[in-house]
Amino acid sequence: MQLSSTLTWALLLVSAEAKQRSSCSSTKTVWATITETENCASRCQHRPSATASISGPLESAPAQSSEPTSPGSSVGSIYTSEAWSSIALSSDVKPESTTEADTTSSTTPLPSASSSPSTTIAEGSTSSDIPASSDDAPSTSASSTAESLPEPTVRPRAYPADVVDQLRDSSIEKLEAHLERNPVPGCTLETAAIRREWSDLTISERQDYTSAVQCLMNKPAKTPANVASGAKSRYDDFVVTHIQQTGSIHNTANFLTWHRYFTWAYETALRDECGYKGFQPYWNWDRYADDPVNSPLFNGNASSIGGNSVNGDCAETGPFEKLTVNLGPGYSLNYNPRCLTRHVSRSSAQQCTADKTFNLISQTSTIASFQETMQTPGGVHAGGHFTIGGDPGSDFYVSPGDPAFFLHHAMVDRVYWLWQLQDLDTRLSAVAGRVIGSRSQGSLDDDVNLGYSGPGVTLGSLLDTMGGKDGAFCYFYM
Ligand SMILES: *[C@@H]1O[C@H](CO)[C@@H](O)[C@H](O)[C@H]1NC(C)=O
Ligand SMILES: [Cu+2]
Repeated sequence: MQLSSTLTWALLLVSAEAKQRSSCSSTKTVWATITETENCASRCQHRPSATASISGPLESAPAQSSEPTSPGSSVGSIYTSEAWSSIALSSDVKPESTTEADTTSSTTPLPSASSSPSTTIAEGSTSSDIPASSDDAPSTSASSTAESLPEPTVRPRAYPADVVDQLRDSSIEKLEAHLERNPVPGCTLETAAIRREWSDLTISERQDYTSAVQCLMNKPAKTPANVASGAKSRYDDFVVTHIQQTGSIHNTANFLTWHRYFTWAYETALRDECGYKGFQPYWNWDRYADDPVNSPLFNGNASSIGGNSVNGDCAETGPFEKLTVNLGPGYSLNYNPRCLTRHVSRSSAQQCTADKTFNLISQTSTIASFQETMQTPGGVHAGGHFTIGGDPGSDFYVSPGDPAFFLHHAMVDRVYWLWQLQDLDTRLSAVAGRVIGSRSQGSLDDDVNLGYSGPGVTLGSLLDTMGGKDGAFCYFYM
């Protein structure tokens, strides 16, 4: 496994560098090698459920019809979690970067995942209590937020606060205190955008979001056809950007900041080009981990992000029933129209339960260990992607071609933000990891660009959601 992981990643790098030449044979080499790692992927897919899951007894969840089966599973086996996974297993992993302060001496110890969850959750919050009906006026189990925060912040959650939500609520005052000491012109907690969880949006807010995504899919691409003949829409510009840079934005120093910027640029395009008035929603993995296919996210009704494939066929329910995926597979930028498939997986969702996310945040004291743990095989990053599954959802390169990508990556960004929140003084300038195509380690001065999806900026400008990107970032998470 160690060998194949290293080999796969090495080949991915080769492919990234060979990309300009775009040779078909090297594509095949990459995919062939990735396919060889499928044994590990199936192992990861079937790892035992979290015993300490706090979202309710897993045993009580209904059996899934959507688990790896027949035709669809061939897609999953090509795009193994090895391809998504960490360089932690590869031989060239670097020790912690010197640019990062050691933060192990963090002042406030975090509550432990095993001891804290019970308080808010114990009150009979099994999945059957989850308000599937909770439509326009989510009202159950308001979580406590700092009383001094403005009214919109305390809009109640539609689900009981999980242990990560509780950590968020208990750490928001660290952000308040930090902003008091370091005010950001034009960006305060009162003026900042609040990114909310999918189910915490009203039904009409969810539909406003998916309508704006459809709008982006109906606008012309900025990417010239001679750069990517498959770029047929403004939405596709984002897919192209991710495909082009896949080899240099994963398991690298810029992974978290690049995807933060990418998700923000997408949100900005929805707002500026498609009149969307809301902000980027996120997908709290834990909320639906018991039954993702029937969740408000993937149940396929008009207020979902689209439904699951049945027997590996096109995902034909919900707002994206007519969606055509134009790019890929892999790093092909050619026009290759096909329908969206999904392979919504309860077992992959078990990689992303709140206890695991909580442990990720609380048990990694350096940015290097945080980002590596997040991207490790069986980690939350891969877990979310494989919970979506299918084509292009589980394609390492083309995954943004499924609109659920951006809800997943908003959650990745929320977890990064939460991790930063635990020690803002050091973690707003913490960077570690490698840079592709260079022997050096990443630094705050590195360039980050989004091609036709956004201008180049420095990595260091992307660390602070409150005032980063020269003041353009001004958001936090509920
Ligand atoms: C869609 O699903 C959500 C979440 O379960 C539910 O609140 C909503 O009422 C459903 N809408 C329709 C039209 O069925
Ligand atoms: Cu990515």
